[in-house]
Amino acid sequence: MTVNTADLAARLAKAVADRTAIDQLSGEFGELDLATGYAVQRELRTAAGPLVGWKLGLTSRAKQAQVGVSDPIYGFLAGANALDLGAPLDTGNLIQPRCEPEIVFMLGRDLAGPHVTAADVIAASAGVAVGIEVIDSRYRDYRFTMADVVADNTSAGRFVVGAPVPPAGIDLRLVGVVLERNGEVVATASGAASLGHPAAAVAWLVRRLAADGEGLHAGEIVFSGGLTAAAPVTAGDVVVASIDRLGTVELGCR
Ligand code: OOG
Ligand code: MG
Repeated sequence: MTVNTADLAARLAKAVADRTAIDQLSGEFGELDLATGYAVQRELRTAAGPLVGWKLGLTSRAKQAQVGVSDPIYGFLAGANALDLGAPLDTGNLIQPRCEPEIVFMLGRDLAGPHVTAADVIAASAGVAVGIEVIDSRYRDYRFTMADVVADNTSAGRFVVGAPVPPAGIDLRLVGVVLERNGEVVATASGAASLGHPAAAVAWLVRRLAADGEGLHAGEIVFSGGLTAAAPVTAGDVVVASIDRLGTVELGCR
């Protein structure tokens, strides 16, 4: 059977619009492979409007264990999905939102190429910040294969970014991470949870993009991957992500 990537993208877009989960694509399309997953994601990217950057996914053991996929993936960030600091998250617009703490890189200059390393990423970054990513799988109960979740733009939902600080002098492997929901600590980590170093995760992204002749541009942001398992949220919850040296971001859900 030939897979029509536009058709699969339309199904995922409809799930977003209907706020209704769908079955994973792989059951029906046994042959859905990673390249097809990225081709579907590219269809969604073309339709997404202005983009503000990229996101890594499944870079930490905690995240990989939560969804049963053990390789890193990437997706795009649409400007329309950015939440402002202090703005509430409308859970009614989402299907099954979960929140995860991430270290966000803000590019001060373009960065591209097949040999980019973590050091290059840090040198090219104007700032690093605390981020909360709100993921929202379009697949029922977050049941998916690696190709499925790539097609679904790595479950991207909403995101909020704190005030950036210069990366100089901060060992991003060692910064402590605390995720709280309603005043209770639900998970902890350190920066090293994301592929050994959050900047190494971004470097992996840059090398992957280079294969498609793409790269990062000055002004773009990159979510470098959830550092803890993601915490489900519902209306009334308040989530706080704190990262040593970088600060704290709070997100209220209604
Ligand atoms: C995949 C989303 C992955 C991350 O930071 O690991 C991701 C999922 O858990 O549904 O955004
Ligand atoms: Mg994430």
